[in-house]
Amino acid sequence: MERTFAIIKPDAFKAGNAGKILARIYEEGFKVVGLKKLYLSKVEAEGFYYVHKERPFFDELTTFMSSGPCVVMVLEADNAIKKWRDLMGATNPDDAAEGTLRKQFGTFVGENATHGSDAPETAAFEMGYFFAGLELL
Ligand code: ABT
Ligand code: MG
Repeated sequence: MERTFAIIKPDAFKAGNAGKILARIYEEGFKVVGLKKLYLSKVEAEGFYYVHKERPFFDELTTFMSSGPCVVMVLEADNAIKKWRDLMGATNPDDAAEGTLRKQFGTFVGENATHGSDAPETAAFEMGYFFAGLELL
């Protein structure tokens, strides 16, 4: 079993799609190990996306991520990192395949409904950024 870190981003939460996304997560066979609603500050969003701090879209990205509540989760499954990224679909909702979450719920590349860790090292950092060990029992 593997764990990954996921977010229902502010665009999807604001649109009332958190329940539908969570239902899909269960349907696809993930175990929800951790879950909480948060309203990130700009500084907290910047810390989360620090790998992108030199990118031209960093300010826009972190302003969006702190624009409203989101839901942060730890998901467990066989091959969870790839399984969750496959379910989300491509970063740009316009390129995402039919049946993926970003196709269904994403707005545009900068507001794409969900986040998922891209590797074991980033999953470990991201889970630790939002959850203490005793929240993941
Ligand atoms: P995340 O799950 O949010 O990390 O997206 P993903 O890993 O699929 O894509 P990356 B490259 O990590 O994008 C991070 C966020 O930055 C947004 N973005 C990305 C832009 O706004 N413009 C761009 O040109 C690129 C490459 C998309 C991601 N988040 N949102 N929201
Ligand atoms: Mg990413």
